[in-house]
Amino acid sequence: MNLINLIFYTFFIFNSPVQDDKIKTSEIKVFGNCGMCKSRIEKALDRTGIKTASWDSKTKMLKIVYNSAKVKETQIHTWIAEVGHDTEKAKAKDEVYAALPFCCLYRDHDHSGMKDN
Ligand SMILES: [Cu+2]
Repeated sequence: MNLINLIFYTFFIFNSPVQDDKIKTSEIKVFGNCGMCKSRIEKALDRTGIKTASWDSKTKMLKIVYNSAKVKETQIHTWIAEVGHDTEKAKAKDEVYAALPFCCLYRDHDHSGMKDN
């Protein structure tokens, strides 16, 4: 390591906010269909410790930025399942799923031709 690098890394280490290493970014597959699903999923994650949550109705991927000191990833799966959406790690209860609007019933209806709003 040359001197410039040493100075750079020293500067970097002493100037990094300590909590930054607790901020994590994850991508979770969440099953759903439409814009209503999107707002439902994102609203379910409007919580302390979650900085951003954004779900893509086409790719079914949810991108989340969260504080891992406050929120565990398994908890995120649980919150999503609680509002009726399955993930690869948590399944929504049948009665919660069945209460979703028709356009959101991703398990037993193919809505792939539906226009996203
Ligand atoms: Cu929907």
